[in-house]
Amino acid sequence: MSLTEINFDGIVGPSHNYAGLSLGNLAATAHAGEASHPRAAALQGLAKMRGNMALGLPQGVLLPLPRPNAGWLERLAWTPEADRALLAGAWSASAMWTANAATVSPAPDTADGRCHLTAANLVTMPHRAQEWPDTVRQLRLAFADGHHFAVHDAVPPCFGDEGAANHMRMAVEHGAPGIEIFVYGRPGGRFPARQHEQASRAVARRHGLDPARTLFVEQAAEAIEAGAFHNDVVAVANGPVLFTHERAFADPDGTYAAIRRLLPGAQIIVVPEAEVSLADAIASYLFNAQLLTLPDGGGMALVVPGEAWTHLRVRPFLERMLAGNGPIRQVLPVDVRESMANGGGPACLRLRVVADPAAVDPRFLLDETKAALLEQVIAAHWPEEIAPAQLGDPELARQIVAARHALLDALDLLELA
Ligand code: SUG
Repeated sequence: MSLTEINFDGIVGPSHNYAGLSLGNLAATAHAGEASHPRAAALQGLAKMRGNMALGLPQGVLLPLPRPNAGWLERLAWTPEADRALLAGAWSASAMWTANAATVSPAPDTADGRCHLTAANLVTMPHRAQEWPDTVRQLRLAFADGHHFAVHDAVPPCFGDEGAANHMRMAVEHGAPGIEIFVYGRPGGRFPARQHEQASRAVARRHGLDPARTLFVEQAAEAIEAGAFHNDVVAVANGPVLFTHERAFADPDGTYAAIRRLLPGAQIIVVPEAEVSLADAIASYLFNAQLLTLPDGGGMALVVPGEAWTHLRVRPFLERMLAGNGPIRQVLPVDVRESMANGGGPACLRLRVVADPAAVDPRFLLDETKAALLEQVIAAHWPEEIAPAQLGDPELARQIVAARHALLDALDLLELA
């Protein structure tokens, strides 16, 4: 069995829209009320996936959830006089940010030697709290092989869990036993702390992680205040490397020391406030990057949003970093502007699973031919534009349902219909 990292990107759903539903997510609230472009959004996502495949990396996909979610509105007894945010919630395509789909602990880290996945309950934001039952159905198909995988329901809704966006794994290499780092927020600030410590601890116990190789780290309250609604907005880890803003964690030195104690070969790249401020990091989404190990000893590449590469102060930092002798050898900008406007950068769009690709249901794995097929389906069926006033429109709802159906049909996944 050969373990490798597979990035499962969420295909942006045909109802992608900007409703400003996530308090504390500055990009999403700043773009509330603008027209969205679902077709362009989904094609941007596929172009990113193609770029990573061209680097020689395996790529997977996760599918949009059924929207609009009529059953949800029905259970809320929604009427047109009721809160419009609920209607927008039923139309949200937020499952496209698959970093929030689940927390994943690869087989080398777990007591039973299987890769464990726990769907995230996402209870802090109402429009996201409806996602997990449909997400878990999909995960149970993709990772159906019980010899290799265990897929768990979400933890009870008493503690908010936002999945891999607040979880980092470090290891000498992907297939080696690693350390797992759960980052939680302390409630009580201006913005909601979306990851609760008790949810993280429950996930770690369920996955059978070794307590001696598991860290629970508090996110800096000032980072949440500044708009880092998930840890993956201020830090990203891959293999032995942690790339982090100096103000990401409540106790940065204690966190780095604990990591070095458990993983002596850890390489920690700390970006100081003096070079890139927390505000610049959050505005540019520098850390919401994919930090990828290139095949054949090619070092690491950082896939950043175009907004980071063109940023007046972030670009010079990246250029200095590349000129140095660090582990990150390439910076690859991508255009995921439609997702960025809702607070979702390259890292939000993917769920990392370290596994043998042969153990995964092949319908969820991408190759060039399938990518071209998906592009055709998206070009033919995804709405070009959605203005906020159109949410609730029955004709548009029909188009969105038909678009998803066409995608499921193309991927031979109609059992998810
Ligand atoms: O949960 N935005 C998402 C963005 C999630 C980004 N994920 C990670 N950082 N991993 C959220 O806040 C906005 C939807 C709207 O406003 O219409 C939204 O849900």
